[in-house]
Order: sequence, then C-alpha cells, then structure tokens
Amino acid sequence: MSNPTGSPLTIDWISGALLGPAARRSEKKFVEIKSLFRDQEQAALIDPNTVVYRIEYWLPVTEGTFGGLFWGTTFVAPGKVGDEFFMTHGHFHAVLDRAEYYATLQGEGALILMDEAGKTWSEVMQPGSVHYIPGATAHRVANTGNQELVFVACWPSDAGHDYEKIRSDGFGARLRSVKGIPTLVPEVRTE
Ligand code: M6P
Ligand code: ZN
Repeated sequence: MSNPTGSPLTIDWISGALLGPAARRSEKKFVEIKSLFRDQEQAALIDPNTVVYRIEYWLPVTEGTFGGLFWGTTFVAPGKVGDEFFMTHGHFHAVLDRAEYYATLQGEGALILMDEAGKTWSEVMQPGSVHYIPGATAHRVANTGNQELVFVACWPSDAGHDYEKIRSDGFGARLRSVKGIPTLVPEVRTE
C-alpha cells in the first residue's frame, strides 16, 4: 500500500494490520507455549503447529535503546486447552520498572496482571479498552471470545522480555471457563 504520510508505517485501525516497509511479523505456535497450560492431557490433543497468536510490530530504534518506544499489534486466536483460554506467553520486563500500554481493537479477552509477590488480577478487554500496565507487573492476554482478539501495544525500547520467571513460577491465577463464564481461578501450588 502506498503511504502518503511519509512514515514507514500505517495502521489499519479496523483490522489492526501494520502496513509499510517498517512492519515486521512473528508468530507463536502452540508447541512453544504448550507447557504453560494446566491440562497437559488436553494439550497433547492440540495440533502443535496451531498458531495461537501472531504479532505485527515496529522497532523504530534498536532493541535496548534507552528512551525509545516500540509499537505492535497482537492477534490472539480463539480456543481453549481444556477449560483454559488460549493466551500469550506473558512476561515481566527485563528492565523490571518499565511500563506498557495495551488497547483493544477487536474481540473479547482478559489482561492478566501479576505483581512481583505473585498477586494476580485481571482487566476485561473489549473494543476500546485501554490498559496501563505499570512497571514490575507481569502481563498476559487470554482470548475469552469466539473470534480473534486484537490489541495494540506500546512499550519502551529498553524494556526487554523476561520469560524465565513465568516459565518457572507461572501466574498466580489462570483464566478458565467455569460454568461457561471466564473466571480467574487462583493457582493451587502443590510444592
Ligand atoms: C505485545 C507486546 C510485546 C509482546 C507481545 C506478545 O505485543 O507486549 O512486547 O512480545 O505482546 O506477548 P509475549 O511476549 O508475552 O508472548
Ligand atoms: Zn511487555
């Protein structure tokens, strides 16, 4: 698409698609996040190549640059593993105090947030909802609807991603369908 703005990027505010030479793309397949779900028997039944979410993003400065900002659109597929909704991996920022904005374009979901002590809460995502994610707060998005969940994000270019804490300890609660209602269910720790 030709771009009359002079910027290397245009967003289609209806679909969330990023257009132009600056747009990069990545995707997350089920096999890459399978171990994060609670019900591993159900997880084994899902095609490992299923794309759970994909991202279109713009890095106008080099990753790690202090003072810059990044921009992206995330598209989360609908689906469940047992009673747990499809979700993003989730992360703290590697530079822990960095904040982020999410804003929903399409679909229904939940932004799951967790502080460093493991206290976990959620905010409803629906078209138009804007979410400020404070520093030192892990964030993950679950799609609770039947259609794609689309949200835009803006985050500091030196924030980075710390996935390890989530891999080892998880969040303090999971977004599960309880009697058909999306519910944040506290995680029972066995160890
Ligand atoms: C948003 C931003 C990105 C993040 C992506 C997917 O677009 O927060 O920084 O990478 O969501 O989330 P995750 O990194 O947890 O897979
Ligand atoms: Zn982030």
